[in-house]
Amino acid sequence: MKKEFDFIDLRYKPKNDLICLFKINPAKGLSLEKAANIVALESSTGTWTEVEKGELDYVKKLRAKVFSIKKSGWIKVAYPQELFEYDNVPNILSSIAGNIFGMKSVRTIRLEDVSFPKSILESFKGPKYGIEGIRKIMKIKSRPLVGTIIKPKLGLNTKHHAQSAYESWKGGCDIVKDDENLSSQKFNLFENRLAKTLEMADKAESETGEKKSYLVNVTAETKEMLKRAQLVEKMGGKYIMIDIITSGWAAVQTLREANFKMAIHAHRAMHAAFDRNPEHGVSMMVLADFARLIGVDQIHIGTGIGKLEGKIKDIQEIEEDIEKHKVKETAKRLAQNWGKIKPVLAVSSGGLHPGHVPFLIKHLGKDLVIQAGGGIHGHKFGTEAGAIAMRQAVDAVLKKIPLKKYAKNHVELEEALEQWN
Ligand code: RUB
Ligand code: CA
Repeated sequence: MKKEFDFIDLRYKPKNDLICLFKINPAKGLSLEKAANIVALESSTGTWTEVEKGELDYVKKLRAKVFSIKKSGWIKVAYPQELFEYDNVPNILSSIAGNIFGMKSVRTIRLEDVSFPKSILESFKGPKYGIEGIRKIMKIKSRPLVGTIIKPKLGLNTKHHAQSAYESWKGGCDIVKDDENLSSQKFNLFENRLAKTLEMADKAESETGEKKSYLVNVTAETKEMLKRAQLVEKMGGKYIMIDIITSGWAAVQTLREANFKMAIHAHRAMHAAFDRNPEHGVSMMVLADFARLIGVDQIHIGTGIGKLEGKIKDIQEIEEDIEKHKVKETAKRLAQNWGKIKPVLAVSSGGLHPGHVPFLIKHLGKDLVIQAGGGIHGHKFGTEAGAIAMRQAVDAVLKKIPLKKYAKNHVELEEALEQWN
């Protein structure tokens, strides 16, 4: 093999390697093999030109190897595990998802999938609670959890925020989360909001006899984030929420390493900067894998329907879509067998209302948080009725009764279907 293909070995059988599946679109006039070779060298030990010390035997051992190349542009690259600092997500991503996205030799490149060697898997804690642990905290044996996001997403003062949370819990929401862009703005400061809203959670718990959780958003500079999380724990909170992409992977590791006795809810705002273009960026599955490795307990994975997947289509069309949208893969994948690393609970949200519940449970199963913001607070009879309608929709599916039939004697659901279906 000529020097220019030093990072290709199509006979190589990976053993303890980290493996990446990339889709590459070579620059004009560059062969697929050449582009693949450059991806592998730039994401491991090489650079654009020969460097004498790059030929040292012990350095060559750390080279990535392209071991599969398909004409369609799908390539598989094996990275020796010793190339990485095992339990350091920013470090791993700086190799496999770093400079290569900006290289001239590829017009587009997409990191679609990743698999980790045991050594790396074992160096991470993974979720403290995971699906089972959350079901224990919430005392919810098998049904999907129903959640909401306080809407309007920003602007409410603390009193109205807490009131809206109370109505959501009263109507049947198990969890109420802050919106991703709420932290501690002047109109709704963190400490006051936390105190008032936890008070409402306690009130709703005693009135309904159900466990109620507030997912307060601690996203902030890391020292401040830890301070806020400590306050939540001190005040008896069961959860904290963090925007994992805008906070950054090191921040998520910092939050997990603090080992709070609270479940971590991972919001993924900004993920679409990476995962929306199927030809370029990083897939949601890969982002979700790293979040699970670090140890979030639940994470947004999309819906295949609703506002964030483009326009609402009829259910038939969406059935095909859900495959393409990989939501299904991401949900299943959060539970792939990683030894002692617990499975993560999938969260589906974005433009959802009670009419979507049968579809979501059919495609994503019951280990799921179904979260609706507008689909609860926008209900004609108000927030509490919106939450009641969501729970009625879940009950109907679990009883295998079509929603329309169940709605005949469940007025809140009937109204929701009227309004949105
Ligand atoms: C949904 C909402 C969530 C988005 C995030 O509000 O606020 O933050 O769903 O998207 P609504 P994703 O129910 O009113 O649309 O869950 O895809 O990350
Ligand atoms: Ca939101």
